[in-house]
Amino acid sequence: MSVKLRKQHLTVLPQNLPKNRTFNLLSIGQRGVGKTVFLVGSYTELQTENSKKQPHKLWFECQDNQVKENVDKILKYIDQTDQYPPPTMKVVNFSFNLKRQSFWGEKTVCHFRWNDIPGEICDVHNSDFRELVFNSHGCCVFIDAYALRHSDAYIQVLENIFEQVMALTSLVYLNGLNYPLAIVLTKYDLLESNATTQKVIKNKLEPLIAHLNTVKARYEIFHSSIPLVRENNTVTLKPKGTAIAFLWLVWELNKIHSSSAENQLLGLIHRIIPGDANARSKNPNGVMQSLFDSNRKPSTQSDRRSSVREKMGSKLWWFLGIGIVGIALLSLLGYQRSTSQIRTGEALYDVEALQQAGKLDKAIASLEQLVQNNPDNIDLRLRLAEQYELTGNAAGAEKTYDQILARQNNNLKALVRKAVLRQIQKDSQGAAQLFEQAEEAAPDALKPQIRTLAKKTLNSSQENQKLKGAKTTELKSD
Ligand SMILES: Nc1nc2c(ncn2[C@@H]2O[C@H](COP(=O)(O)OP(=O)(O)OP(=O)(O)O)[C@@H](O)[C@H]2O)c(=O)[nH]1
Ligand SMILES: [Mg+2]
Repeated sequence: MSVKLRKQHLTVLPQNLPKNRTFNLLSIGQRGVGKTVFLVGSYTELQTENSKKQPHKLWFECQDNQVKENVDKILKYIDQTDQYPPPTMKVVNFSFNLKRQSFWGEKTVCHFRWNDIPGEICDVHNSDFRELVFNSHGCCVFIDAYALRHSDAYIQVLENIFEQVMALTSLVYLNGLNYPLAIVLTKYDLLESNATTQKVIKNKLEPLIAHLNTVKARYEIFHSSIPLVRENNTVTLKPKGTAIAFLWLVWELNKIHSSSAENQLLGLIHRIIPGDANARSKNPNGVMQSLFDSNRKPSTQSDRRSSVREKMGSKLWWFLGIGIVGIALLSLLGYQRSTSQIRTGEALYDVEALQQAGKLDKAIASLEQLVQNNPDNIDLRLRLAEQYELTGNAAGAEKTYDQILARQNNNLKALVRKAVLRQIQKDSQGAAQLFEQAEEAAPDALKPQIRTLAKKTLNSSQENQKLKGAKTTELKSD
């Protein structure tokens, strides 16, 4: 959808959100990607738009004095130093109300809770970050467009972000949740606008997009340009089309959480965890968190918080497991891969260059050739399978894992990855068998992780089955 079209859509929106709805939005992005600039830029942009005489105006209002101080502090810093804000040192709360001016007066569309976080917190191993993930309703994934275009080293950073997004969206997919993701390409004003730029960026994002499409993620890609501009002797942020990403998230959350959709979602949750669905609809925790709410109706705010925390000890970790254990495991196995990559030397170096240039088809073709020339090189095959997965070719990946297992029937990575692929194909029995084999093959230190991963993956599949069964029965009885 073009920016213009999106804007048209978004200005007639959103008005039918349940009263006092609070959305927790999550940021994923490394240090210096532009999270703070984006946040303050979006705020500034809507304030500026609001000052123009427009129908259907939308703007952010700080929820309390502390938030206002946080925003003002950044704007003042820019004003006084003529520079972008400094790096974020601790989590800063930006809780906004999204306001709307209509013919009938001023209305609050919804409340946002947005934490501006220092880049290094964005790590699945960080417990604060995990908590933010599980309290969130939607997410902005920040990618540095300038680095993406010009820096080969950025591919490493990107891999890290891809892993996080993949874990998150796989969880969303496996559990049938609605969770919008705005992919924000920052620093777009620094790029030359030409076909080569578009092509390089498109190619480098291809693995991520292929994955998002495979797991049917609800996402949109946005370009964010927030240059610092000097006008009349003052320097200010001049955002162009930046707030659209925010507004799109609201639009999507509105669709998901507007009364009919919300009832549908709560109905599903109700069947998973029987309890007081009304109490859930009022609480401000995220889609994922709502799955773990207490059955007991909370009486006070602190009571409610502690009951959620109690549950986090059990059900949240039950759910969390697939992503975290999966990532921990894959990074562990990934480490094994990278040491052997060094051994495979020159040839792989070329493949990596192709990958970095975003020429994924060529990278795959080279890997296929390498595999053909070195049929017993397991690492090459693993790498090929991984590339197939990244580009959404599940059949190719499975076939390659089969070839690996034919040569090395206890290859842990092939067993685990194939098990997950089987489960995604709804073959729980096949997945269970492979997990069993993986557990047997794993060194002692890894066995518990494999067991947990297997349990989470297979359980989540059973829950989805139950859910579908319940839905079919309900439709029949209707
Ligand atoms: N030209 C331009 N530069 C940008 C833009 N956004 C961010 N930058 C540059 O990127 C730097 C880092 O931006 P921040 O918003 O502070 O990055 P962050 O993600 O909040 O980083 P941490 O707080 O360290 O995690 C800024 O100081 C700017 O130099 C943009 O839209 N255009
Ligand atoms: Mg910051």
